[in-house]
Amino acid sequence: MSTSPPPLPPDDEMRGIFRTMTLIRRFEERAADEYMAGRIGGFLHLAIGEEAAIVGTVCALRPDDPLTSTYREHGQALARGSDPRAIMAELLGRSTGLCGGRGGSMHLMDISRSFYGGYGIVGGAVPLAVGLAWAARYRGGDQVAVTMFGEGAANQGVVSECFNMAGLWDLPIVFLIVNNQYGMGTSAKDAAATEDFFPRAAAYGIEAWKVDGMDVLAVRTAVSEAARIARDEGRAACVELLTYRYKGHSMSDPDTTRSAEEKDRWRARDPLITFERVLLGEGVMDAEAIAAMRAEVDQVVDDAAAFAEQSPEVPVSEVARNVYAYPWNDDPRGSALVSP
Ligand SMILES: Cc1ncc(C[n+]2csc(CCOP(=O)(O)OP(=O)(O)O)c2C)c(N)n1
Repeated sequence: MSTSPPPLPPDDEMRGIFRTMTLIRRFEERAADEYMAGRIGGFLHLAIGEEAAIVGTVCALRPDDPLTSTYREHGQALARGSDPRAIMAELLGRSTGLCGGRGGSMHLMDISRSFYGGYGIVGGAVPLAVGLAWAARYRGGDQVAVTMFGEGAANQGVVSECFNMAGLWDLPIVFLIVNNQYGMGTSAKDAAATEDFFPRAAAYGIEAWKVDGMDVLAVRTAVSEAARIARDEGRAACVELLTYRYKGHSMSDPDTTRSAEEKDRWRARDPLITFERVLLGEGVMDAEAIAAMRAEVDQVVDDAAAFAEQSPEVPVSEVARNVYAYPWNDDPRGSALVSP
């Protein structure tokens, strides 16, 4: 069998991949600033370090493939093309937000881009994706449902149930285990009986393997193959993406338990830096073009933050709209809950 690497994507796609990874990095750095300034309430989970896993996945999918993620999902929304202004406004709880400011950082969702969201419940979006895969087949479509979840979530019983259903019914679904090696502050080594997680899917007859989740092209190749298996052969696939998050679990985690040496070791493999080297080496972009791209991305992020800060907050009277099945204003029980 040939071991030569697959051909590189077209130059335009390579530039797009780099821009999206840069946008996610800069957007999340700004989100951290907004949080520290007290403009973001609740939790804020950053995926800084995991950009290759996110972008390598999204660029391997069709835009109409339904995608689910976790509470660490700003990158998926950005990569799917949701408006950075609307995402930042959602983080700040503003009425111009992607979900009207009611979901916040953990619950971004953009159905127009087949992004079925962020979820606060660990493992909670995995059965949703099984349903989306089943629905695609039921409707006669050829979409592939894709779900990204952590290695911590892989310890949840519901994930095993999902592997079983997907294996049993040969559903068009790709399970992506984003193994960033920690669940909150707990090392996967202290929480899981096995080092690798993908064999759990294999135990249910699902083709499964592991790749370097810091290498955006390796992720793209693996997810393309997994999506091909799901779309063309009509069966489930699973890929474990080995990666690392540079920040603590959320902004409220001081991240004191992981060693500086370990963090440095992973930062040395930063997906943006390694991919920049590829682009320069292959002559896809030169230093000047990269600087111009960074300046353009900075502007997009500045604009998103300014837009969000200037947007109105969601009025208290509106906070629970869409929570109940009845139209909020017409439901006397609902109104009673917020009336002073
Ligand atoms: C069902 C459930 N149990 C516990 C929690 C609290 N919790 C939030 S995130 C988390 C760790 C999950 O780790 P992992 O799945 O590896 O994802 P990561 O945060 O590393 O991206 C836990 C235990 C929760 N939100 N939901």
